[in-house]
Amino acid sequence: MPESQHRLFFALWPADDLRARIERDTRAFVAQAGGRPIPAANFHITLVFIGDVPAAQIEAARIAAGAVTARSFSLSLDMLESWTGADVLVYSGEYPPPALGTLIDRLRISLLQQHFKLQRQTFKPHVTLVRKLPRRLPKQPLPRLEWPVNDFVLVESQAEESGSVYKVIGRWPLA
Ligand code: 2AM
Repeated sequence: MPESQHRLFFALWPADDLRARIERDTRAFVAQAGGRPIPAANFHITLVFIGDVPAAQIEAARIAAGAVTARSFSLSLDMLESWTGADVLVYSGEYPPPALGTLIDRLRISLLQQHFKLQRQTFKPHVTLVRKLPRRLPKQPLPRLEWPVNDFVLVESQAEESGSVYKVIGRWPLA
């Protein structure tokens, strides 16, 4: 029988107050955009997408995360952008702090040491607000959101009829 697969990714996971602010500050644009709005409970910033792996790899992902040391930092989100190709509307950060790049590099290296195969990624921090975006909205500044980042999480994505359900299955503090 084929082994069951688990869809994993590492992410920044907003606290409830930030989640509510993101929803409030973007609501009008999301309503205007059409497409498939992401529920506030699913808002996150992907750090590294792992993809579908067998259950045994979940522990390896945890070991990789546990080996990462990186500093806490503050991240600003400040821009509303439509990305064609992916057809998404995102809340992005124009000037990500170097500490975010360092965290991602260290996490990727640690995952490679645990023999994960990672896809190349060009990274700009963003919270996806809408998928299947039918038309672009003009790029425009949004109220600046200051996100104090003190930890990162491992998430399992489960496909339900109602859409993706994300479950946080590990959390690691930053120094
Ligand atoms: P996003 O970060 O741009 O929203 C779970 O699927 C998360 O991993 C989503 O947030 C998704 O996009 C991100 N992701 C990155 N690469 C992906 C890929 N190849 N397939 C699916 N999701 C991917």
